[in-house]
Amino acid sequence: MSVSGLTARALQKLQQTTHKTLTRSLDRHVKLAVTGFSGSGKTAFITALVKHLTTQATAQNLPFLEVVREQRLVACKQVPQSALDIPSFEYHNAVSHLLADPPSWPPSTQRINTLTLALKFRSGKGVRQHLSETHTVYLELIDYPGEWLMDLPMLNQSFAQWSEQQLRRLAQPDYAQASAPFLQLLAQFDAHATVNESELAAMASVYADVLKQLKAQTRLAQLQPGRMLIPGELDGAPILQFFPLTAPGNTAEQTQYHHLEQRFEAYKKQVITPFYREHFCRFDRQLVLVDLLSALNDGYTTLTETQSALSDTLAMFRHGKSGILSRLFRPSIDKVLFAANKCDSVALADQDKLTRLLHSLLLPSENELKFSGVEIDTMAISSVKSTQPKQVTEQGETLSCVYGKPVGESNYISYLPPIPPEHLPGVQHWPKQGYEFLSFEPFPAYQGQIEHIRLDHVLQFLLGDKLQ
Ligand SMILES: Nc1nc2c(ncn2[C@@H]2O[C@H](COP(=O)(O)OP(=O)(O)OP(=O)(O)O)[C@@H](O)[C@H]2O)c(=O)[nH]1
Ligand SMILES: [Mg+2]
Repeated sequence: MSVSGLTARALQKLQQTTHKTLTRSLDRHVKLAVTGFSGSGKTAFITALVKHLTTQATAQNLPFLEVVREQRLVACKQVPQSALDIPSFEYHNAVSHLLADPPSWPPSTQRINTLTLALKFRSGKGVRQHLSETHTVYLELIDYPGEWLMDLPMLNQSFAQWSEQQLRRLAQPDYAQASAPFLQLLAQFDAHATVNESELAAMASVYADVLKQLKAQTRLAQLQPGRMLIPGELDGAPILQFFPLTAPGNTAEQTQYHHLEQRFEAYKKQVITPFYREHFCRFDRQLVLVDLLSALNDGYTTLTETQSALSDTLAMFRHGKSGILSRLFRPSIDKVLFAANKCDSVALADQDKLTRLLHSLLLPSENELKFSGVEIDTMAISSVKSTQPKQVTEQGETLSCVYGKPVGESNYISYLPPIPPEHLPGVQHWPKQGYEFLSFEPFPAYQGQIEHIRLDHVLQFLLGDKLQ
C-alpha cells in the first residue's frame, strides 16, 4: 500500500476513535437522589418511574416529558448497576404489588438498594444530533429507609445540643403520653454514676420503644437516631445504645454521661458519615418527596416539625456552603424538586393548594438554595394514582369527590376530602375537627398500565436537559 493510502487509513481510524470517544463522553450518568422521610413514597415513586419509562413511555401517558412527546426515546431498560456492594432494588417484586388483583403498596424499605436505568434516545438538537444515531443516559437511583435521612442533621450537633432538642421535642403536649415511660426513667437516672452497661442498654431500649410508638402514632419526622427504628445490620450493637439526657454540671470522664456522649459521637462518625459519604455524594439531581397530608392529619405540631425537619435536612445539602457538607460530600446537585406527594387524596381542584402549602413551608430553604445557584421547583404529584376524581351531586350541590378504596377497607367509596390550607395555619386557626385525609390502596391497573399525576413533569424538570 502506498504511503498516502496508509496515511488515509490512519486518518480515518483516528477520526473513528475521536468520534467514539466524543460520543462516549456525551453518554451521561445521572445520579438522582430520591429523598423523603419514612412513608413519603420513595419506593412507590421509583417503582412507578421504572414502570412508566420501561413499558408505558407514550406521548399520551407522559406528555410533558419532551423526549417522549417528541418520540425521541428509543427504549429504556434496567442495566447492571455500577455499585456492586449495594443490593439491587427489587423492582419486579415492587411492581407486582401494584399490578396484583387486588393491588397493594410495596413494602416499606429496610435497607439501602439501588438500580440503574439506561435511556437510549435520539438527540433533538445541537452537536449530539450530528455525532451519532442515538445516545444513552444512565440514570442511577438509590432507595433507602427514610428514617436514615433523619440522622443527617445530627452531624451538625454536639451531644448536649442534640439532647436538648430531642428532650424539648418529647416534652411537647402532643407527644408527652408516648414519651412518659422514658422521661420518668430519665428523671431517676444518675448521669454522674460510673458506667453501668446493662442500665444504659435498658434505658436505650425504652427510648427506642418511645421512638417506635411515635412513629406508629404520628408522622413526626425527626425521630433520632433513625437506626433505632430500622437498625439494618446494627441491631443490638452498643453504638445504638444511647439516648438524650440533659448535661450535668460536671461531665467528668468515666461517668454514664461521658459514655453516652462517646457513643453519640461514634454513631455520627461510624454510622452517619460513611452512609452519606458513600451514598449521598456526587448526586446530580434531587427529588424531595413530602407527605403533607399525613402531617396535616396529625396536627399543627407535626406540620411545623415537618417544616423544621425539612429545613434542617436541606441545610445539609446546601451546596458548597456548609462546612461539613463541603468536607464530606462535595455535593454537585444543581436541580432540586420538592413534591407534595399523594395529591390524589385531594380533590382535583384543590391539588394546587398543596403545592402552595409546600411552597410556603419551604420558603426559607428555597431562598438559601436559590442563592447558591440551585434551580428549584415545587409541585403536587402522585407517583401511583390511587383514586379517580368523581363529581357527586347532593341536595342540588355538585361536590368534587375522590373515588377509591381506603387502606384496610374492602369497598370502594366516594369521599369528599377536606380542603388543604394554602399556608401553614397558625395554631389558633387550625380547624377544630382537624384534617382527615384518607389513604387509599393503589387503583387497579388497567391492562397492566398504572396511572400517575405529574410524574412526567417531575421527569422533565429533573432529567429533560440530559435527554436533549
Ligand atoms: N395516594 C398515594 N399514596 C401513596 C403514593 N405513594 C406512596 N403512597 C402511600 O405511602 C406509603 C409509603 O410509600 P413508600 O413508597 O413505601 O414510602 P417510602 O418513602 O419508601 O417509605 P420507607 O421505605 O418507609 O422510607 C404507601 O404504602 C402508600 O400508602 C401515591 O403516589 N399516592
Ligand atoms: Mg421505601
